[in-house]
Amino acid sequence: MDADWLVFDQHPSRPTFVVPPGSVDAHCHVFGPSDVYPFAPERKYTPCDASKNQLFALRDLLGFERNVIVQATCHGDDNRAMLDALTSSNGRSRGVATVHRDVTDGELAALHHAGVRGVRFNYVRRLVDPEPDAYYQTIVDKIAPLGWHVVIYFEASDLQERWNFFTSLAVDIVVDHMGRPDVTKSVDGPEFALFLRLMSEHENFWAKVTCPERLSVTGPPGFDDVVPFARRVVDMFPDRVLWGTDWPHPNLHDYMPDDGSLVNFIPRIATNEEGRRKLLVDNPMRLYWSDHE
Ligand code: 0GY
Repeated sequence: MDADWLVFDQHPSRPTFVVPPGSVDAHCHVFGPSDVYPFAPERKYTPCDASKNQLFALRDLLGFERNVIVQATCHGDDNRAMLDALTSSNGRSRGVATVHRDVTDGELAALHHAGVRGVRFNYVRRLVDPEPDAYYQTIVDKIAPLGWHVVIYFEASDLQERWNFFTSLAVDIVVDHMGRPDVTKSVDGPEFALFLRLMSEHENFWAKVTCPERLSVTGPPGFDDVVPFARRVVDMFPDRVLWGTDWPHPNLHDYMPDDGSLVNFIPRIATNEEGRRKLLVDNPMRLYWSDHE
């Protein structure tokens, strides 16, 4: 099956920035292999295969200890490729699943046993057709007793409309890619202020300071326009930020990043050692490996 976006960098560089021991790549995916784990018929894009072994090799090259593997829309709510990766990881990967509203407690218990610790609600219309709030509320009611969190992915321009529902949820909420700010606007402007207010007023909200390559308009090598946004979030909420590669970078059409240079971006947004340790180790361990000794 042909991918309709660029294939990930097959020869990423070893980063010059050395991540702290025990670091977690808290946002990455596995895709396929599609002859074993077919893509969802309703998907809006078709990726290339990106296997668990390629992910684990990248983890080791970049110097990370662990991954959080996030279910992507191209696999719908068929979590098998992600679960297969978790099972093969010797406990070094945890997962975020996509589940149907009718998921049973028994199915959730099996996902938990495999290493899943959250569910993802995707509101980005080029990726999915979002469900009504009641659909997601049913899922939240089912996952809350497990201590799981919700990962939400939305466009910055949709936050106002979704605010009441998001802030009504009584579980931890992790926002993908800082709520996708429009980085051509001011970091001090009203749109990003709304996101910062969400984080300030609701201590159950976390942010992934991820995807400079996706958000940047000025582009590589520096992704300079993303730096003020990510740095602001890290500075204001040092205990509720996560970082990840987003490997294998689905839906990038013009440019495919070198994962090593994405790691080199980290000290530009987390400018001191304590902040980097929280971002890369303490925070993801608290959220995903709270059972770890
Ligand atoms: C990401 C970003 C994207 C895709 C998905 O689930 C997905 O298909 O999240 C995107 O296209 O922005 O985090 O992988």
